Amino acid sequence: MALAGVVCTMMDTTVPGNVHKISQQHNALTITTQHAEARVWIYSPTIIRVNVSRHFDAQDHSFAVIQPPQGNIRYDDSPDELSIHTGELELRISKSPLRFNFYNADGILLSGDDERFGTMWQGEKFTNYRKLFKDERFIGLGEKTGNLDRRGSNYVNWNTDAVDYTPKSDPLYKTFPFYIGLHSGLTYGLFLDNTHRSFFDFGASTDHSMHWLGADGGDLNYYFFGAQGVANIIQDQTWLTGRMEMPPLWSLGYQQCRWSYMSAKEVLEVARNFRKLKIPADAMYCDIDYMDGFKIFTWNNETFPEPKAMIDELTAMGFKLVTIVDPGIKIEDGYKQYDEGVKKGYFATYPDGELYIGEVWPGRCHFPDFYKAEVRDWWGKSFDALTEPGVAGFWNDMNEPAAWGQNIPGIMRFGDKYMPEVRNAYGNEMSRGTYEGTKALLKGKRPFVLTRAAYTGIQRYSAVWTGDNTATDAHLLLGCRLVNSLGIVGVSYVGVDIGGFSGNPTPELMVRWNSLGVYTPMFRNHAMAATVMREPWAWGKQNEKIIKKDIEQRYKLLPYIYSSFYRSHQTGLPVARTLAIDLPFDELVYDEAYQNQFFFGDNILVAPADSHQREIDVYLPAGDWYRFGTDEKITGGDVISADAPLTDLPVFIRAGAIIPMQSIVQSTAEQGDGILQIHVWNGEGSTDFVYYEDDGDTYAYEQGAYYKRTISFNAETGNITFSAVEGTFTSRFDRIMIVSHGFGKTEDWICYNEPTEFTVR
Ligand code: MIG
Repeated sequence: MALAGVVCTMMDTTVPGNVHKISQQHNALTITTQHAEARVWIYSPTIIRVNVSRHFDAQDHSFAVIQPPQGNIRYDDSPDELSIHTGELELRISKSPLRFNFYNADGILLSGDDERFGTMWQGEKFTNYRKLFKDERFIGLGEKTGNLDRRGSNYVNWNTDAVDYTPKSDPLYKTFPFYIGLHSGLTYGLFLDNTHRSFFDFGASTDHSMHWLGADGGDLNYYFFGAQGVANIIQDQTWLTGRMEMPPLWSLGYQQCRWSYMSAKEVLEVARNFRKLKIPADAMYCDIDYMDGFKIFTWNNETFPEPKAMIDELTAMGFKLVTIVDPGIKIEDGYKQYDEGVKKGYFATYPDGELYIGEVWPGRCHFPDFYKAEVRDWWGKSFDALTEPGVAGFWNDMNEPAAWGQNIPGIMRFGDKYMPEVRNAYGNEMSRGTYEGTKALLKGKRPFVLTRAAYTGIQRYSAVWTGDNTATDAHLLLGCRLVNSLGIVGVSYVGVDIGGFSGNPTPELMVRWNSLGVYTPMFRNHAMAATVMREPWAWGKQNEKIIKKDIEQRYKLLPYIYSSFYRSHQTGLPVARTLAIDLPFDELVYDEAYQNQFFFGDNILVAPADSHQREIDVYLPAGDWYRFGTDEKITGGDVISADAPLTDLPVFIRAGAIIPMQSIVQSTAEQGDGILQIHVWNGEGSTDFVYYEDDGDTYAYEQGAYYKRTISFNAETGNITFSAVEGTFTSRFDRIMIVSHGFGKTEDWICYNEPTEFTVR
């Protein structure tokens, strides 16, 4: 019965409707429906892209994807259904109504549209409703709070200066619209490549039959990954969106930061103290106060009168300097970047062309339009003010972008795009300008770039850190999950503020967090203005000793860590990896009691204890393990209770592990004793490790100047074999020492020549 007289005020809802026409052009299959157009491309046998749009943009730009689609798509057409086979993956598209379902080669459903709703628009906002399997878990989305298993949670992506964020806050600083679904022993991945505000619901509603994703605008534009195994999906996703370069070796050492060391004198004093106390360190930082009135690319000539002299002195002590930059350019006549930017039209505007003004540290500012190549180029060249005196690392902050009050008007415009369409990529485009510019200025040396805001693909330009955390145990544990989750989305070079940015840690928390820093890809101590000093010597002699020992451990492990970064550079697999990568269907991995555990490289399992625990339950996966600190052998496959004194974080080594280490050095600039220690823990079967080394500083490795060999251990024979050296680089080690663990023998072996074989039994 019609309801006469009732006015319908519902928001306009649109569905694609039924398929009318199918055509093929430019590697894409185009499917025209009543109200939309869908396109399908094949990127590889395990990667299919789908775009469902009401007004497809022919430019088809992506900030993330760097691979092209493959040629001709072959498909089968029947009255009800289109089907596309890649050999490993099958996409079946039903025609009325339009629905997409992905199957593996055996015809088993991996993931697909919710039969009832599929994709819908409400205004410009679209949502793709997808099937939810009973046993389905979700991992991914990068820097997101909550549990490792995202089932039952929902999230928004809108890069935000998340001051004082809590273990429940959302959104934070970064956007990685990529997740992996796990069900029925199967894996798949989905990357929604869309920089508008986007949202994900992993079964957080009361409708237990669907999960959904969508965005406020743009297209439903996603890449579906059908590889089996989480590691294979990560490899595919980083093939598509890029992998990190080799980082400068110095940046993997200990980094000391603070908001702010207020003068060159203070920076040098802190650096000298590291050397005096023989606590290894590689990097000092200058936060915003090194500048003249917070003007980017300037120095305060009272407090930092001779930057070059300061940096020369740091260099002589084996330190590198990292300085901060923000995007906001102060409005001030006579300030170079302001004058140039205005003259050339490099800043964001309002719709009428007037320059947008936002207030940040320097006061009223304009914001560079980093989306334009010429603006990135100009920005990049401006770094000469920093590289000339010798700055080696470039810290990109406030690039969500942030302005006081946070609420940047939606009519802020970058060229022909409004801020809401591209906001989530601003951090990437700024980092890209910084990376490309400093790489050119450093003439063949690797720049270290660090950024707070990011979007998928950031690993091509920059390391990231997780912003303004707090000095609490909950944040220490959350930090592990954030780092591990960033690893799932292809970002290996990650750090958290060790000690917690806001608030003051107790000495116990500082010590514990520092121990975890050893096993964090980037190891940086940082603190907010007006908090107590955080340097290793600020916690009493006893604690200083523990902190020093842990930092020394980091330096001993650098050959292993550098080799792990090489693996990441090659494969995209993270350095700090959640156990879900290797054991995706192991329930204990997701248990809240163990979800913070992670592998650091292939062979080290870290069980984070908080600052109060002196004993913790640890889930050790099947196999044998050794406690790193004691060499005690423990059988895995179960939850064990582990001692957790402040002097010995529960860290375990996989039986059979080969871990290259070195003697303590005070910085990576130090020559060291020339002995590469190959530590081997007794095990079963055979294991190997790819050892990698290069100059740690230039791009010569891209021309083959590296030293790479596979070290193998056969537990039956006790043989350790070294493959022939690949590459033209001469190792900085001239001797190799074998250190055995769990063999009942105590002496170690040193070989002065290139070894090929040892026996440890
Ligand atoms: O408004 O540069 O997250 O690491 O010390 C705060 C000062 C701006 C925020 C960064 C923090 C940095 C601080 N910055």
